[in-house]
Amino acid sequence: MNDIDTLGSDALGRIATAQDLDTVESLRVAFLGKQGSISGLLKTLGGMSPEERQAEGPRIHALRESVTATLAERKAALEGAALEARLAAERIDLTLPAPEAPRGSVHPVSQVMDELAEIFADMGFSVATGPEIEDDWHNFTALNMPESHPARAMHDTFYFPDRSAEGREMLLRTHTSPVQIRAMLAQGAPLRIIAPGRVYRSDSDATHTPMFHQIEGLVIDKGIHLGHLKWTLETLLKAFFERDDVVLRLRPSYFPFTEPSVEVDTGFAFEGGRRVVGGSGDEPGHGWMELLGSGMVNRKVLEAGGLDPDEWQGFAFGVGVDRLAMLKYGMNDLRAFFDGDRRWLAHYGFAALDVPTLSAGVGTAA
Ligand code: 2U9
Repeated sequence: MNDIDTLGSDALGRIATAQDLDTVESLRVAFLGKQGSISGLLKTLGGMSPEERQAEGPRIHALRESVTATLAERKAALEGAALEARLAAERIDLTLPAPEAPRGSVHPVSQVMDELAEIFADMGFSVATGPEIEDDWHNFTALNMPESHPARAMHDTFYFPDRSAEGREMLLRTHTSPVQIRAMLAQGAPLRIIAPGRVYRSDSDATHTPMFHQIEGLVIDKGIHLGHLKWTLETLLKAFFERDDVVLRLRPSYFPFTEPSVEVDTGFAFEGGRRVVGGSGDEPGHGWMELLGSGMVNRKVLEAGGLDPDEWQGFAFGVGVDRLAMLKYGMNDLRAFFDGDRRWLAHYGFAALDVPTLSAGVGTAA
């Protein structure tokens, strides 16, 4: 009898002072587990006389119930204390300053590409893209620059060591013109597309980087002439520079892919020490600067694109996007465009949600 009392007071004392949940669990196993001491006491009931069992049974069962209840109480108390400790440790101090806002911005080249796409979409052009790794047929031959043509040397081309399956030399495209060749072959005429993208030339100084961005345009239809070209470029430049006094000057030039070819100058004035597009270059204090190359698509190029030059005519133009960005937003060093310097991007970048639209102004985010 004393055994039960001793076991009971010992068990309840140890449970009440258990300091963690692991100890509570091992005490449960020690008292109530299969090999536990209280389970052992219950087993002795079977070997007792009915009188003994009547006397001992209720005591042993009462002991088991009080140990079970005390274990549950202690477990709940320890779990409650653990939760309190976690809540205290994980508290967030809402009076602290908010985390820093994201610092990314849209690169001026991307911004200008989006502005140009928006302007051209309004004139009915769609955007065409193509591979940056090209073969020499699409990049040169189809554009009236056969092998050994001196114009090929002008392009300082990056060649790959291996040829294509068709035996063509492979290279990094030196202009986006092969995109228009592919579009002519795939879509035929009429056609009204712009081809924006990266181009590569082995050239590097303050005004040239080995990779730069171009946007070229191609319109093919019946009865297309230089007047359409001039109107399109004038409309483009007025929308891009957001002023009506943009004056163009067309000068005769030479490109293998256009005939006749014209170089397009715009009038500019000096404002705040930098060139600002606008007004006639012949006014006092003004000047002309070359901005675009263009011309009527050469008959041989139309033929390479699978079109009959007696039926279809076209005009094409090309312009450097990086230079357009510098002119509009006032940067003076092209190399900084591709340094990835976060201070430069913070200064010249655009907010990610300021998408250029004609109605809101294509460049008001500057
Ligand atoms: C096809 C037919 C004709 C695209 C043209 C230019 C003139 C031109 C330069 C401007 C500055 C390249 O970025 S730059 O260095 N481009 O002068 N590009 S005509 O003529 C084409 C293109 C595709 C099928």
